[in-house]
Amino acid sequence: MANVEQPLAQTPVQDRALDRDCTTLSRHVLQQLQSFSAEAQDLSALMTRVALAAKLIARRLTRAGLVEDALGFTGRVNVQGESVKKMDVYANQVFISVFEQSGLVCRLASEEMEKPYYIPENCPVGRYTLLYDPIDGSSNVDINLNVGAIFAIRKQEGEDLDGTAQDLLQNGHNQIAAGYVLFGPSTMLVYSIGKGVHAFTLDPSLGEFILSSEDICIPEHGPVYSVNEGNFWQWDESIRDYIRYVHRHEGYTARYGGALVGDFHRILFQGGVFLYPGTVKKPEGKLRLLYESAPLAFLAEQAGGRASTGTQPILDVIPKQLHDRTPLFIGSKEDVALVESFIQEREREQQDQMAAARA
Ligand code: AHM
Ligand code: MG
Repeated sequence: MANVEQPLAQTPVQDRALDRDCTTLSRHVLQQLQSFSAEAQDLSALMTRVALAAKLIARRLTRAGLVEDALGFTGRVNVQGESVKKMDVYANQVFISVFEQSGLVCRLASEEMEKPYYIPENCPVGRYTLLYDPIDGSSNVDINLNVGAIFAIRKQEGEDLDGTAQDLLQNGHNQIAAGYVLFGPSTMLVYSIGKGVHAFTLDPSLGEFILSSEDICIPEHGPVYSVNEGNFWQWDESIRDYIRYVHRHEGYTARYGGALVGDFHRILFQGGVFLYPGTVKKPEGKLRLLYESAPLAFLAEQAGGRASTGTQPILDVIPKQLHDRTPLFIGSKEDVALVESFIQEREREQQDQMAAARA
């Protein structure tokens, strides 16, 4: 029988699967930029390296209960004053090893290191800086729950002659790429280079991240509020008012996993709001601007959502120091605006009280 060409609609299922399996991360970056320029090639190579780091960390996490030095603490305390876990150290080193010889970055700045790691003289030096949180939510490691890694890429601008990285103290609009890896039942990599937000799922049989969701949009409103309510006693009254509001209205549901990446991932796909306000013990909150809040804010805004300190867009915040923290309210537009409205209302009340006291 003659071999008749089939119309597209009748493309066999296995061919469609093959087409899908060919949309790898590096190909996707180049497709998005519609260019083979040096910058496009750099971005594609940078993302490929991030993916390699993600695969190495995922491999260790999936066998964490079986291998030496994966679970538990090192006994050290990091620059943030937090106890360092063995996986924090491993994952931090993975990013360094993956990028050291790449010729793509000039330094790596991580939540786990007091100062940036500068590429040694005997290695090729690139034009970009990688900022990252190697294991986000690391308290989840020992109980086999989801954790993440967060990253942002910035172009080297200005001089960093004294090794203090003052030139990195810029707002979040200067990120040229950002994203996270979610180590859950499957490993996912979600990223943006300023052209929408896209999710890739690691296919272990291929060892490749394959496109699984393109142009993700955060719903304008969602039912989830995600916050550590154990801190209620430590919050400003405005945040308590917001929480009282959701407790008293139908349509809200609480979800909190103790790992920002997982909690944000749920909201990215299903809507709602994640909150980490300032507390009595940590007036600026817990989350770090350059390694956590700004990269996720970049994604939120690219997906049509919002990220706020309560009084200012996260992407507008200029840090004073590398490890600065910031309150974070992130997710659906309407839900972030609702939290902000409680903060603004309380501010107005305080101003009125002060004016009355002066009168
Ligand atoms: P880490 O990066 O040191 O793990 O800290 C960040 C994590 C976030 O993933 C999570 O949202 C938050 O800390 C949980 O903090 P808490 O235990 O105070 O609720
Ligand atoms: Mg962390």
